[in-house]
Amino acid sequence: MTAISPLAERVVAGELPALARALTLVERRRDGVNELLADLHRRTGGAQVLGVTGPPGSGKSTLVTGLTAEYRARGRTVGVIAVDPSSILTGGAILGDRIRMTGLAGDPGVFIRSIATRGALGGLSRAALDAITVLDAAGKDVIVLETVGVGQAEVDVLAAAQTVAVVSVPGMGDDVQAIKAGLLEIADVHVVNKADRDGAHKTVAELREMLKMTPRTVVGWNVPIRQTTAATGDGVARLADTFDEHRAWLDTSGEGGVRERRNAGTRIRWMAEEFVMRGLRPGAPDFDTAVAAVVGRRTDPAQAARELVRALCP
Ligand SMILES: Nc1nc2c(ncn2[C@@H]2O[C@H](COP(=O)(O)OP(=O)(O)O)[C@@H](O)[C@H]2O)c(=O)[nH]1
Ligand SMILES: [Mg+2]
Repeated sequence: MTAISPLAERVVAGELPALARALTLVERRRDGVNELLADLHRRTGGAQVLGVTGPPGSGKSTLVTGLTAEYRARGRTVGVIAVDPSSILTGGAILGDRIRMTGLAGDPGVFIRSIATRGALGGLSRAALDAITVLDAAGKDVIVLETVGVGQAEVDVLAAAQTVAVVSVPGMGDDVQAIKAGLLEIADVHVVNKADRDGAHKTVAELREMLKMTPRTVVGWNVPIRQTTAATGDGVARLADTFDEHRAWLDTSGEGGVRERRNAGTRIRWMAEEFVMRGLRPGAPDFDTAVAAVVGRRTDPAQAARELVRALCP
């Protein structure tokens, strides 16, 4: 194997301090992050990546905590990434706090990271994608990504998951319509959480109606609707089974490969955007010269852009 940096080596060996440091590099986009990710990328592909999305308060963090316990009971290691832009604003309970309240605290087979930094250029989403790379290379068997699923960048991140679960709760009314608008197409599994509440069956029926009316882009997988009571753990084991069934289907149908290519495309596009945006701003080498040349009519904007972009990646 090609030589990799000492930090990457320690991440691959699963050393926790190295993992934490790598995730901080990724989150803050510090120097050397692209080299680190290049080293780690070649060691990825082993993890089962799950996306859990849905409105705030629907019980995602509770559910992810329950799933984590379930996977640990099955002898699998788990990495959790919570994309939590709201936690800085509300100071509300975040996933880490929730997990610390359970027996999972101190389990070396569980690694949790909340990402709340709002950098430039879809910073949160970029950091989340890269965090998946880090945890995958570190050998986590299952990686769970919790997001609120708003905005295109977040939906693109969910494309990095092999299985996407969309969480709703009874009595959402208009919110079910919102899910329909944004997230129905990307759901591989629907979860109606808080099934202990009145109206769970009605929500299941509404979702079923919506699914009937939505033309599926993927054939061969009937999107199941599972009920859970994350607060007690009811239905969580069944949900974990469903994720495994979906994973097996991805492998046999070839859809897994389709998704992997889509995810690779997203990653390339985001990197290219980053290179271009960094290189084409005032103060960047040659940019100001090009601006002067366009203003002075010595060249035109298209030609200047062509030359600058060509020079961006030596
Ligand atoms: N009744 C009931 N409450 C739940 C259930 N799951 C989560 N909750 C509660 O719903 C609230 C929001 O949960 P949280 O996991 O933080 O939701 P998130 O914002 O989607 O991550 C908390 O007060 C949870 O205790 C459930 O199955 N039943
Ligand atoms: Mg949460």
